[in-house]
Amino acid sequence: MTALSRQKLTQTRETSHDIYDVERIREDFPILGQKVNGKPLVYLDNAATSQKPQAVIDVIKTYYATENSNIHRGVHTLSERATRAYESARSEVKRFINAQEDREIIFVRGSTEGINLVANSYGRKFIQSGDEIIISWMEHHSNIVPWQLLCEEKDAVLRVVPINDDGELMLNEYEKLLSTRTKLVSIAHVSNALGSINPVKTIVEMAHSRGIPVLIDGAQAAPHMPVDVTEMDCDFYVFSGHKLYGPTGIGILYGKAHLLEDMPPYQGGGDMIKSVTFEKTLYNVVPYKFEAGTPNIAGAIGLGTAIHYVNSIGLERINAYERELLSYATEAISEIKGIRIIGTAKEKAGILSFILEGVHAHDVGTVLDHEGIALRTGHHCAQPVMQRFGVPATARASLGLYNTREEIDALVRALYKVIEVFR
Ligand code: 7TS
Repeated sequence: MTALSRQKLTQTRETSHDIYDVERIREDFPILGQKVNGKPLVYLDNAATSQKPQAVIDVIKTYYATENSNIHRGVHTLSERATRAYESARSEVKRFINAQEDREIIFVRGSTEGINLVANSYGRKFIQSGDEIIISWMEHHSNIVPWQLLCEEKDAVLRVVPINDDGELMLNEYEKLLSTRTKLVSIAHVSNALGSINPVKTIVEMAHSRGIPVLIDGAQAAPHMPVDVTEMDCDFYVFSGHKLYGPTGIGILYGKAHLLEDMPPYQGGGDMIKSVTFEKTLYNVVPYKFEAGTPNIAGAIGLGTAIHYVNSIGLERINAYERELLSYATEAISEIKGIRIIGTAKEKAGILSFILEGVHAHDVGTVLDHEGIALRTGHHCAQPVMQRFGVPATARASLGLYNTREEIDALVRALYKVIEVFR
C-alpha cells in the first residue's frame, strides 16, 4: 500500500452517526480556528471558494513528498503510482456524480474552463450561423461570455431566459425560446448570486424533447446537494474542485461519452495524441483527448480526497443541515430593518444575498471584515442579475458544511453595527 492510499484510509473519518456534529467537523478545517482583526473568523464566502479539510491539505503534501511524478508516460514505479492515484480520483468523481464511465470525466481547471471547453470544441463544430444558444438571466459571467465569443465567431444568437422577481427561472418563457434554431442550452444548477435552485431535470427534458443538448453549470450545486447526472440526463455538467473543499486549479467537465467522442480536441499537446507526424496527428481516446499537457495531478488527487471527505459526512446530511441553517439565517436577517433580500426563490441552496438600505454593499463588507466576518460584496460576476434587480451590488453570505447558527448570530450583530456606523 502506498503512503497516499494509507493516508486516505486513516485520515477521512467514518461518520455513520446521525447527529450532525458541526463542532467536530470544524476541527477538520485548520483555517477556521484563527482570529481575523482580533475576532474569531466567521467564513461566509463559500460560494467564492470553500476552506480545505486537513485530509485534503495532507494528501497534497504527501503526494509531493512521496509520489510526485508525471503520469501516463513513465514505466518507473513513481510514475505508475501517480498515474494510479490520478485515475482513481477520476473514478471517485465518476461515482460522486453517478456518471456511467470514467472516460466521461475530464479534468479541467474549473467550471470556467469546462464551459469554455464545450464552447470551443462542441460549439465550434456544431454551432452554425443563425443557430441559437439559450442561457438564463441568472448566469455567472463564465456561462455567458464563452457563448458570446462563440456567437460572435459563428454569427449565432444568444437567447436569454428571464427570471421572475423572486429570482426563479420562467419556464414558460424558456418553452417559448426553444425552437428548431436552438442548438444548445446552458443553465446554472444553482445561481451564485441568488441561490435559486433551477429545475434542471425539467429544463433537460424540455430541451431533449426537441433533440437539443444541455449543459448544466453545477459550480454552486455540487457542494450542497447530491448530483446525479444519469438521473438528470444532462449532456454536460461542470463544477469546480475549490468550491467543494478541494484545491484550486482543478475542476470537472462531465460529458456523455458519445458527445465527447464526436468533439474535436480543445487544446493540442502532449498526452492528447496517439501519434504525431507533420502530415497528420491521430488523437488519443476520450478523456485524454481533452487533457493536453501535464495536468494538475496533485489537484486531481486533492479533489478525490475532498469528495471522499464530503462522502464521509454525506451530501444528504450536509444538504439538510445547510437548508436548516439557510432558513435560520434568512429569518434572522429579514428581521433587520432596512434589509432587502435579493433572491427569494422557493428552492434555494447555500446563498443569502441582501442589500442594506442607504449603505453601499462594499461599506457593509468593510465593517463586517472588521468584525472578522468574511463575505463577498459586489456583483458576484453576475452583472445581469444585478441589473435585473436594479441594484449595483449585494452583500452575499454563502454557507458551507462547517457554518453554525452562532456564526449567523455574529453576522446579525455585525449588521446592527453597520447600521450604527452609517445612520
Ligand atoms: N458558475 C457559477 C455558478 C459560479 O458561481 C462560478 C464561480 C463559476 C461558474 C466559475 O467557477 P470557477 O471556479 O471556474 O471560477 N463563482 C464565484 C462566486 O460566486 N464568487 O467567486 C466565484
